[in-house]
Amino acid sequence: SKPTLALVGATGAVGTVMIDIMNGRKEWPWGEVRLIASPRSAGKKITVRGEELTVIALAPEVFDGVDVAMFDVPDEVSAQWAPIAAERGAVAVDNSGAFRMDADVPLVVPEVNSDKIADRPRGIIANPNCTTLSMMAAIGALHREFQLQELVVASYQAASGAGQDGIDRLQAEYAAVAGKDLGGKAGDVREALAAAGLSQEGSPFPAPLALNVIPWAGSLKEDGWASEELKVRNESRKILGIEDLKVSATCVRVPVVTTHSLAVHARFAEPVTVEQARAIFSAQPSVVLVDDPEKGQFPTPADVVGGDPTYVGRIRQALDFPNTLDFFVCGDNLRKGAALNTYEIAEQLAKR
Ligand code: 2RA
Repeated sequence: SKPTLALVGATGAVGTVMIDIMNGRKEWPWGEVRLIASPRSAGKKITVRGEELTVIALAPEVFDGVDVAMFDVPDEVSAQWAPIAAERGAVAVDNSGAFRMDADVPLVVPEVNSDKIADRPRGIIANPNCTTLSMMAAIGALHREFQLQELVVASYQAASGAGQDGIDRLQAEYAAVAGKDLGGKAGDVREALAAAGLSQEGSPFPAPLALNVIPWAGSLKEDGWASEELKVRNESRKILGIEDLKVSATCVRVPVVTTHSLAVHARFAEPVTVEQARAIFSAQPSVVLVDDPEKGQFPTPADVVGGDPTYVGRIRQALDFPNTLDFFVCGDNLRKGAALNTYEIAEQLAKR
């Protein structure tokens, strides 16, 4: 019989995108689907592939008979419940940060390291953070040919990386600044937000995001690093299987609703040309090349949001660094950056 699929966190920002992805899939290997959420959302009706399903409340017994359970919930919820799902016989595919660096949990991007899916002693497979994930399909393809040695990235992260709260806040800030002559005097955006009743303390971001960029994403770690920057380093190393990969990241929040972008500076062991990189990206089904600056063509978040692939452009050979490419990547942080990659892992499990 066909395997049973559960989605935990079916009503959240990523869960909602997951339903959309499930509804859009051409192939459907699953039998029963269970939608699971907090008791607050239980009872809600959601249509999956033409069938109206009732969201059920998270409890140990909801995992009985489940083959694959996808988790799109906060770290602490996954930390508690993914092991329970595994105990009850499901493979948990977890999109939180709770297990990513656990040595007994594979961290998987199917087009880069799908071989790791089978190696899951805890019955849990982790999905990378959306910032790392937004560039991994592209980097992994180049690494296979030219051996990556150093990675320097700056991210341009969308508000929805901070969930529905992040989206709501950015939209409220846009409403507060719309039509006003702002951005010419220090502090004028903060004043306009305060005048509209938007306190800084009430924001998921540490500074105004409308008409601004914020050189910060995540929480404070040692020596001034932001958690997002360390995730890019640690997760890139684990996914690519290069323990000592040299990585340095600066993570920046920008006033974009959805789709993370990254400026990537990547040095390889082997010489690599722009033409070779283009050929590799063109051959990778999950990467789309948008790179014709003469015609003003390069990826931008507003043009690629809602899409599944990783979009790559601005590919240049670094002028002063050997074996090094610079390029720009955009990826929908809620799709490939979160829900889609999780679903792709689940789908591979169903195929096995
Ligand atoms: C962010 N990467 O963009 C985080 C979400 N996991 O805030």
